[in-house]
Amino acid sequence: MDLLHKALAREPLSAKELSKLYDYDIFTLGEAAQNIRAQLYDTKVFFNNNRHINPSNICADVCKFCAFSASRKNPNPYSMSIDEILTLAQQAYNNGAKEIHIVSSHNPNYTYEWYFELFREIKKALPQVHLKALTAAEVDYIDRISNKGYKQVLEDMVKAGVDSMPGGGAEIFDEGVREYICKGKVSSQRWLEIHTYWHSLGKMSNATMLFGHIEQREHRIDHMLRLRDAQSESERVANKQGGFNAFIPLLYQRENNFLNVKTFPSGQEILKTMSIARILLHNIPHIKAYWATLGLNLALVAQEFGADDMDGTIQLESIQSAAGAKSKSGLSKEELVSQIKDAGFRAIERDSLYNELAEC
Ligand code: V47
Repeated sequence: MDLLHKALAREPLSAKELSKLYDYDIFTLGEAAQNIRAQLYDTKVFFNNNRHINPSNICADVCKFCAFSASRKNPNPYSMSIDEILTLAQQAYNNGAKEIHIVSSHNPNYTYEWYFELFREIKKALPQVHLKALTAAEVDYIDRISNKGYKQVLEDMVKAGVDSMPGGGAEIFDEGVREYICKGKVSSQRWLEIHTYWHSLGKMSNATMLFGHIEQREHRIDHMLRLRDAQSESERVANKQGGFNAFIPLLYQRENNFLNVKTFPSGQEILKTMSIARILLHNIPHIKAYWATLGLNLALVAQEFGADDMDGTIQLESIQSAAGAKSKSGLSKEELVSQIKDAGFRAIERDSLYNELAEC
């Protein structure tokens, strides 16, 4: 049996062996991924009506890839108050958003209580909105400033009304690359433990992978395999479907940061990464082509290479655009729907847990 068929048959292969999947031509990989995607979702492309809010860019950590954090490269620090965030959330809701996605920096001026008051206030004002908040990196940071332990932080998030967790902070799990690109940030093992514990509380989350910087192909595969194992563990602990809803390969944006990467992955390399993710991550239901980093066109093409989701309307993207992402920072629902349909797909509005709301 050749490598692709072994991978499709879920044979236990190492990251090094599986990295040779990239040697297949893009059409062979794309067809294999598309067969899986078509069986699961036919020609549906999922999106949601959401609003990203990034409360602050003042950060105690110094990730080399980050252009969002206020630093020498981005000398415009800001911190929103709870009232300001509530106003944005309310406006977003009035504009149709069904999900508020909150990802922030590691701001030493925000206290433990601040976060939970924020979540309670959002839920009080907008009980019908899905609150997706705090990456595992933020949970780890809040644990470090409060000494509560990450399990307590997660339990308090549930009590304060957080519905699910975004997938950020995963970056690349390989410890060598991680040490170089984001020394001091949540360890790979802790990132996975945080999500597994969150799943054991009956909650769902996503998982990202930052790629296209200094990592090698083998590191991407290693990242996916660690997530696949964590999802199996989550299935075992929760005794049901695993807690990761979606895998999101985030394409590295290279401006205004300290990584100094000169090369950029080709379109083929990006699409192969999407296809390989669909082939290997049989236990993670959705592969998200995040249009804010890929650009709308490539995100749509990715739907023919294994991805089935585009993310959402976003309304205001700040993290990737700070690093040079050229895509718009938000899209109207009408525009997103018409782009999906023009590309030959069925546009399915979903909620944050991938329940289908309507075909648009
Ligand atoms: O973890 C930072 C990334 C992430 C850059 O769960 C960069 O649905 C590219 O959590 N180039 C945070 N990426 C964003 C995040 C997220 C985004 C979209 C959807 C979801 C979801 C979650 O932003 C960080 C980091 O990997 N990031 N800098 C950059 N230069």
